[in-house]
Amino acid sequence: MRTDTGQVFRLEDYRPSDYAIVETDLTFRLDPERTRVTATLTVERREGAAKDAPLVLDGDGLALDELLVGGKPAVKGSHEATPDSLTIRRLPKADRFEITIVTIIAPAANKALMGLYLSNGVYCTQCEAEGFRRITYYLDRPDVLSTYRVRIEAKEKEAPLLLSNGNPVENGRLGDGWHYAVWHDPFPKPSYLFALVAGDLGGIHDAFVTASGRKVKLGIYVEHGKEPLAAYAMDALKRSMRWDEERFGREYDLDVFNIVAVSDFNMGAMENKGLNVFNDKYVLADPETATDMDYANIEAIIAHEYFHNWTGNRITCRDWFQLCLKEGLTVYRDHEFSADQRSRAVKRIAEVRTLKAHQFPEDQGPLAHPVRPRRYREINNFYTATVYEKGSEVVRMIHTLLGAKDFRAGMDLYFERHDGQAVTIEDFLACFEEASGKDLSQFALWYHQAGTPNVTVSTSYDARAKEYTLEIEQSVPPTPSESRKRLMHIPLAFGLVGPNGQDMEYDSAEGAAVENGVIHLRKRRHTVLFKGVSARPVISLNRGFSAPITLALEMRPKDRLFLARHDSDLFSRWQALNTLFTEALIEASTRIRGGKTPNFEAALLGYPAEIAADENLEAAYRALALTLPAEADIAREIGNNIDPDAIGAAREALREAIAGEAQAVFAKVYDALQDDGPFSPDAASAGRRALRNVLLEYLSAAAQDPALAARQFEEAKSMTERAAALNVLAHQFPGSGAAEKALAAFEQRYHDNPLVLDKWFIVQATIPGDRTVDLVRRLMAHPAFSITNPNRVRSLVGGFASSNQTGFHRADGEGYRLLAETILRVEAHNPQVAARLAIAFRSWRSLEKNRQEQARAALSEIARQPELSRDLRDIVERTLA
Ligand code: B3K
Ligand code: ZN
Repeated sequence: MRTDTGQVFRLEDYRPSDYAIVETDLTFRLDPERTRVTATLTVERREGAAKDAPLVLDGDGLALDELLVGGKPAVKGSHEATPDSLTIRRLPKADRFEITIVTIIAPAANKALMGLYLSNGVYCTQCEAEGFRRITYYLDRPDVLSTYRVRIEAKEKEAPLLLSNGNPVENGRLGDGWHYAVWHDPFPKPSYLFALVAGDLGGIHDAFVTASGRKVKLGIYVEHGKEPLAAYAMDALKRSMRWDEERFGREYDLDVFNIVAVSDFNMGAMENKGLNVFNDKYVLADPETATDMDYANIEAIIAHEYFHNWTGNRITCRDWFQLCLKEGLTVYRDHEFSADQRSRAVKRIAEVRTLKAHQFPEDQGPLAHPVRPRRYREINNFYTATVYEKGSEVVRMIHTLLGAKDFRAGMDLYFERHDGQAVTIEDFLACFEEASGKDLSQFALWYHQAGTPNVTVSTSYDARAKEYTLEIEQSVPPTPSESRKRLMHIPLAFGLVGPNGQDMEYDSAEGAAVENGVIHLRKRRHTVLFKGVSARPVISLNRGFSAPITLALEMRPKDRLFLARHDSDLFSRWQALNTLFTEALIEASTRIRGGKTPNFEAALLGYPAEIAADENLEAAYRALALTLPAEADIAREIGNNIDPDAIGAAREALREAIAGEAQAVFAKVYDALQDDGPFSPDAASAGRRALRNVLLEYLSAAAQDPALAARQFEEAKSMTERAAALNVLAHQFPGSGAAEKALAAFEQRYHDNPLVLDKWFIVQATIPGDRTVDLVRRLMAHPAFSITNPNRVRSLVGGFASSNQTGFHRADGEGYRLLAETILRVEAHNPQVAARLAIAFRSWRSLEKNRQEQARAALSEIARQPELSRDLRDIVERTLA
């Protein structure tokens, strides 16, 4: 394990390396305990580098076995090798020379899942961000681009399949049961995109003909017997390839594109050139084992990794500070893909819910950082919601600012100008400035400044003058190490909704640039005056969530309900209703804390039945509209002195109140949604199942009876129906015979399918209330649980900490202690996953006092450990600071 040295990396310290590695030739002789890696690097001294500059290569836990410099064995004193670096001082005079490095590594012992490791007997690699240096000494940084030739040797029986990046060149037998394959990747790439897979896997094969007529062989490799479960992923891949051609003019560039699914993986997937490696959770699907959400995730992640081929691989990052250059942009691209494949409005609502659930708390807590950070201690801790999700929102805003045509021109310019390079956010923005002639200098603050801007708005209407006025003020709250903030350029899409529900015309607008339905805020305060407004409008602001801000807009509940019914922007309809629910829930939780019973407005309670039955709305939209804000959403809106128990009680009370009011209508719609046809994962069918499942929650709450959920569980024809029913049984009727029976049946049915058992773990981990912490402890001893498998840990313990507000925040601190203990257990072999789990503590200061103390104690216990990885130390110290 790399222990923390306290070193901080800074953006301003960037300088190019003295040497380039133009060609990389690797030979792997695979063995679980002793894999021999021979790396022959063609090195070039860069222009301007001193003749006597040493070559300093990165390593991580390596031991040097052999070294040749310029073809000759290196002599003593000419170099120095430590586990984390190889420094060669005596180098050939020529500007171009070869060095050969031999290292011996042990994939079977690698439980950190970075570098070369074994997952279920399959050799695989994960190199981003800095895993390549666990394989061989190298200039392991994204601005060193090299072509790779890779030879893999293995025992044919153990590893009949040998894959690496690029195109296959050659393969054959070696004798003694060994065989080999050679791969060549002609596209220069940084080491983080290197990949190797070797093992005994099954595969499905297909082909794709690109727009210009090139034929590409496609392969997806999975455990034997699971081949049929990869069909949906293959379909998603082909749709992604076509979409990128049509929407962005981007074609695929190699002869083959392979995907491998493995069961031990630190994240979702990895975009290695021509050889994507996936967490099997995001490849395998059939109706029996995958929910509609799983299908949607597979589609999105297959697309995301594929889209990286241009945004990330062909054009990569100069340094890791520029991570959003590839991640934010690629998330934007996968969001657009899913919007085109499914329903744009529904997709947008889902995106905003995710952004608010994950990025807003990050931006508002101790781990806040700009989309492009300026410093880090451990880069793996910066694969965050801010870099990914807010990074995507920033690209979306560029699209809003420029319009579709200029946005595309800017992207085209970026691809043309920077293909084959490692670049920066400045390079990216310059392309849009040039293509559009617009000045993006103030806008660029979205990349540089952390924190969610607050926008406060008040409105007035003068009926005699027919004038409507908006008083708008922006502020950006201070965040760690950034106390003073500059004013942002915030694009607010809007509409003035008239009494008939349609957008109203107006003669003119003054006080801010107002163009194409967007108000551009650039100053602290704007008074925007609309003239010629014939009746008092209701303002619909930040339509489509055009800017990732928090909006404080005083509005009568009646007007909000009007927007929820009539706004022409579906996202804003959802937002209006969601705000009404949130306000009602905050008030209810305050009353509960004060010992009073909550009461809710009749108008609000009446509306859900109307939506449920509104056939003009897509079922998926209705499902989202009827979903109450999660407990964590309510807590985030309250902001401080949080009592999770009161919030949980408030949410339950509102659900019951709505259910009581709408029971008859909900029951009718629920019955009508019963699907008797064959299963299809398409968006419309998934939407109907989603609506039916939301209604099941309400109906079960109204009846106070598990019978309906038990019936759905019994009769379910897909995992979507079965898992939702199980959830209602376990969460609304914990400990009941019906719940116990369903949990046992589920376990029995899927006992040999770990991915499905993850659903069983998470359902139990998220049972509200005090007792769940003990249940989680018991489940950690279940034979299917494994502390070294990230999916198991994330489902059971991660699910508990991040999605069980009343369980995790148990008042006596037991939930915090369980998390801290687990983090330390995981830390011993996998620092990256441990650090990720620790993020669940990030909002501890917003809790009420007693819980704050308990959380602080648990965090301090971790911090007190003498030896911590820099991954975990970094998160814990920033969280406590
Ligand atoms: N680029 C990878 C993430 C790597 C994470 C390293 N800690 C997957 C993705 O975003 O597509
Ligand atoms: Zn990505």
